[in-house]
Amino acid sequence: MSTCPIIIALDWDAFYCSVEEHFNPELKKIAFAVQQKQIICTCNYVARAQGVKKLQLLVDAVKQFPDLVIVNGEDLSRYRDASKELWYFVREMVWGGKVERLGFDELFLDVTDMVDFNMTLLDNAHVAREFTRHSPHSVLSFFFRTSQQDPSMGFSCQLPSVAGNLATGSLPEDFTGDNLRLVLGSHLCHYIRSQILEIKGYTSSGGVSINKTLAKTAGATHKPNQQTVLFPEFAQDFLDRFDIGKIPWIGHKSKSIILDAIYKGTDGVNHDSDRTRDATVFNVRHVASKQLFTSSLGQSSGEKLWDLLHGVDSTTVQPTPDIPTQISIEDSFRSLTSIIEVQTVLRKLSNSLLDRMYIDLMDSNGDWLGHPQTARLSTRPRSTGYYGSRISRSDSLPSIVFSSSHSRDYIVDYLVDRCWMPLFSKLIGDTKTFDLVLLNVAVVNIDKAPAKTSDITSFFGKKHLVDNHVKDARREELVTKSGKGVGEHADLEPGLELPWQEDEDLIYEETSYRESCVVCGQRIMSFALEAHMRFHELVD
Ligand code: TTP
Ligand code: MG
Repeated sequence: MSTCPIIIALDWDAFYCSVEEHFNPELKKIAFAVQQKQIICTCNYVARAQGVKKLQLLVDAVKQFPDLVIVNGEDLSRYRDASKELWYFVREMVWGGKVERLGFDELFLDVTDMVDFNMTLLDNAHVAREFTRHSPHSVLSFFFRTSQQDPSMGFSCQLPSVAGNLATGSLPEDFTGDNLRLVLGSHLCHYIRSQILEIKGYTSSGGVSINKTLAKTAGATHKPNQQTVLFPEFAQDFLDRFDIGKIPWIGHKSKSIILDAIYKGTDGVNHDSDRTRDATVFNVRHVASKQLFTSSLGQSSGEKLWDLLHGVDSTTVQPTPDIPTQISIEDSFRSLTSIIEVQTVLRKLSNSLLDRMYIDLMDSNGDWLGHPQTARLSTRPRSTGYYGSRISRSDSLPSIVFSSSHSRDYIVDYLVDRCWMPLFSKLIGDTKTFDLVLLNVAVVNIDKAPAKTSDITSFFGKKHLVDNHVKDARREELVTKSGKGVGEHADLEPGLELPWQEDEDLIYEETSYRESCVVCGQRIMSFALEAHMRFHELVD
């Protein structure tokens, strides 16, 4: 009996552009790009057909494509709202709501139950007799049921034909078992994508396979508005041709550690330039070993990354909760050296943080759905470089942030003066001089609120009095060890556990979430950061 999961990965096409087009359909016909700071963070496919590239410098794009229309995308709220709406919509279609969000524009769907229920409806005798022969006459019209209760809900499809592209261009010989389950998954993926387009007006690219990594990698091969199926027997051939940096969750940092380990000579020196290093999955699998991975990346990350290169990914789809576990906002800089600058940045970040809290944690009646308990401030000293470690300090979040009786300006000033700045002093310690490249403000430890909690003083009466904002609790310093591959560590309330294993899992970039570019502040998918930095190198 087959047991492997059937996973669909969805990625919205030119997402920010699609949202803009949703509000202004005229844009659909013209080449346009969305600008954030000095970068084009995305452009529509009309523009891409003309040669405009994602992450191009604005100045270059405008020079090269004088007719390109530029839309300002600094305000993320519309993108965030659209992302949430699409997520809710998809979640309704997937049994058990097994949908995980990755950033704004990607979803993983675990549709195993739906596929397996439909497998039980198939005439197994027919399948065994006909589909293995893969005869053109063995087509079966099948009604895929999307509801267990209501047999009229679903869609028709032809079996064993596959919906969408084949990742390697080849069809399996055998269309029973897992292969047939994937075929059913491909039809379901097609149906879900069609529903999204028909009802919500958004196109997406989909990948269907037996785990998240394979589904995501496959889905990225045919875009826009297409889907790709990857059968397990072809997975290794498919992965082998990619650069390891293109495999999801293998970030820039992990890639360089791996290549350094491979190409280091016996004298401990790297003799090969970046260009001559063969970074294909095929090569890395053959010249490296699991032992080399674990010794250079740590046991857990090394094993995970080695498995990924072999198409093995045991991480399950974790349905994203309605309420986030933390909200964080950050910005990055070339160099931040004065208190006045820090205060200005913190004011701006506080405003954005409050916006996010209102969107993500408040319902349409203005009631809070979740209450963060802790405020966390993080920074990255310039000395540690673009990919250096962060240091963080945290304390109780002043409950004034939940107040509806104070003005926004008052709340922001309060936060800056009485929460972030005291934390900042703790961060930089006695030193009078500092040079920072990043500031991040976050609210964490978010409690789910009881049904009606607009009376915040009763909810927080004991724990979070307004004036109890900066307890001088002594907290152990968790300054990360630069150079050991450790990323961000937050200092946490005593008694809380670190959510990851020190030394390891930050190399394994669990979510390929955005990093902020240290030069322009643009938020970049970590796998795109390297390409993005090249743009700066061209001009700097
Ligand atoms: P992507 O999925 O990488 O890009 P996209 O959806 O625009 O285009 P595609 O059709 O190739 O999937 O990212 C989703 C959105 O995230 C994108 O619309 C804009 C934003 N984004 C940034 O803000 N900065 C970045 O560096 C990248 C890559 C994306
Ligand atoms: Mg996208």
